[in-house]
Amino acid sequence: MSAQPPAAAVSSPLAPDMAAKIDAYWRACNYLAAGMIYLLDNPLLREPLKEEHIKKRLLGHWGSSPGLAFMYVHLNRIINAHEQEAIFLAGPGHGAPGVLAPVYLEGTYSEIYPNKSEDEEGMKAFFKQFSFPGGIGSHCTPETPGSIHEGGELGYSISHAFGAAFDNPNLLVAVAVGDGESETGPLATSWHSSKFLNPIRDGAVLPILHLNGYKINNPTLLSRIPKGELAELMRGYGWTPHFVEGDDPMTMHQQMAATMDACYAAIRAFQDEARSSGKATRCHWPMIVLRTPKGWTGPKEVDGRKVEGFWRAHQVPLSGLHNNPPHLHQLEAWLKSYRPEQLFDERGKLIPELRALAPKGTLRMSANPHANGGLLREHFDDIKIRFINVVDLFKLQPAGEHPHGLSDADFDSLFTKDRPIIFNFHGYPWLIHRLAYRRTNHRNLHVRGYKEKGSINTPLELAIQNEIDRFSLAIDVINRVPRLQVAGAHIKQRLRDMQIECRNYAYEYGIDKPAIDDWTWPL
Ligand SMILES: Cc1ncc(C[n+]2csc(CCOP(=O)(O)OP(=O)(O)O)c2C)c(N)n1
Ligand SMILES: [Mg+2]
Repeated sequence: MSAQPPAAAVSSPLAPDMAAKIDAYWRACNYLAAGMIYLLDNPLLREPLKEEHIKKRLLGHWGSSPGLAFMYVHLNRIINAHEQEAIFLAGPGHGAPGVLAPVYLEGTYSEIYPNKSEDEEGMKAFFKQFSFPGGIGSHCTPETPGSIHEGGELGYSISHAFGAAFDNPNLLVAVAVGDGESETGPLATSWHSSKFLNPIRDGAVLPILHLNGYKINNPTLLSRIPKGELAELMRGYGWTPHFVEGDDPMTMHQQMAATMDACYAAIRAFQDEARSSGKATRCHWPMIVLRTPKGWTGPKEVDGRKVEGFWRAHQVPLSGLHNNPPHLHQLEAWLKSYRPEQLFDERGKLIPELRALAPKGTLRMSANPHANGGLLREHFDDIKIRFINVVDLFKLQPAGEHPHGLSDADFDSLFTKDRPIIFNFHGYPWLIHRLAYRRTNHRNLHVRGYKEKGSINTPLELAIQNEIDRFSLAIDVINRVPRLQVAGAHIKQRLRDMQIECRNYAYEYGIDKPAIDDWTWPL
């Protein structure tokens, strides 16, 4: 069968004033994304840019950042228009500047990290910490508010997005999928996940396939096949593709807004139909193909070589800034092209008319409770819990022992040098100790796992027998955090009572309590 031409959005839904504001908000994101890669000082360019304002080691990923920020800004419009709960996952998470920037602009970053305040000093600290010793990485790491997907190992963005949408009927999960990421086996098969989505019981996943043409410095398959063939591929997977393509910002804002409106309407129509009729049928959910240049709005050329729309834009598009006045000047011109003086006020805060574009409170994707932990918080709301998902056990070994091993510094920064660690493992606990015995904080590592207990069990009761159930783990935390050892006694007792009640129910009825089976994260 020949490929059908894909549906294109035609209308221009943004009034000129709104289009200008959305563009200004996006420029603010791009300014911050570039600023965090380069600037150590002079964050608002209020004085001429000098060498000493620039970081000595330039690290980070510019290439996919403007595209990610573009998606984020347009999702904000949908959230505001419909009071829609949404979260955002970035498949190629190394575009962190493009996510950190809108997270900072909507205020969440400063709420969680008060020294990264919404003013000139805070912006300076926010820039400095990025890809800097003692600071944060260039991925959407767990420290990134609202991030449930780091994107380090490519391939799982869609799977994680579906995991978040299942059993959360009111949630919209937007997921940026890299065109390079799409070449991994896990990602290629995960498109099928939509077949398991129940339009009554589950939320929606909106994939945005980011065709920026390159995976690091190699061309990608999906950006090189004819558009019709790509549309057929997506249809074949069961999706309804919508294309947004180009590089002229104002045209692209109109196209993206029209497409977002169309996708959102389609999602709601599927859900409304299924929820009102009570019939859950398979839906051909919408997805977006966003084709934009890699390093969009960055330097077009450096030293006569093509950068924007090319692999050279992937990381730091303009380097060699020391002892190189023309490069320094080019960087200054690039940063000023976003017109920061029109975006930030005297103090260095985003101007109010742009700030009004950000969703409020927990409608901000960075502050959505679905993407920010719960559990013991109900009882101890000031406790700080770091959740680390170990998908590759060899990361636990020192770098010198195994090629996948984390360096000691990375391990210490993740697992700390002195805080208690509760490790919930589906296998034998000794394995974890064997892999991690050389680590600084090994003495604080408490592993729960399979203890050879269980025969005919319910899922929860099997976990209780092996002490890896939710109650045992929460009790473990209370026992290990010094402050809670005293304060937590009566909560511990309540958790034990709940555990006994659950076990008795399983013994009596042969199944877990409905409250356990139907449990959802408290919001
Ligand atoms: C499974 C896996 N294979 C290889 C890599 C190395 N890698 C890091 S980024 C990248 C390219 C990703 O391409 P794309 O998804 O298009 O993101 P973009 O470069 O456009 O930001 C690769 C291959 C990885 N992180 N994970
Ligand atoms: Mg790419």
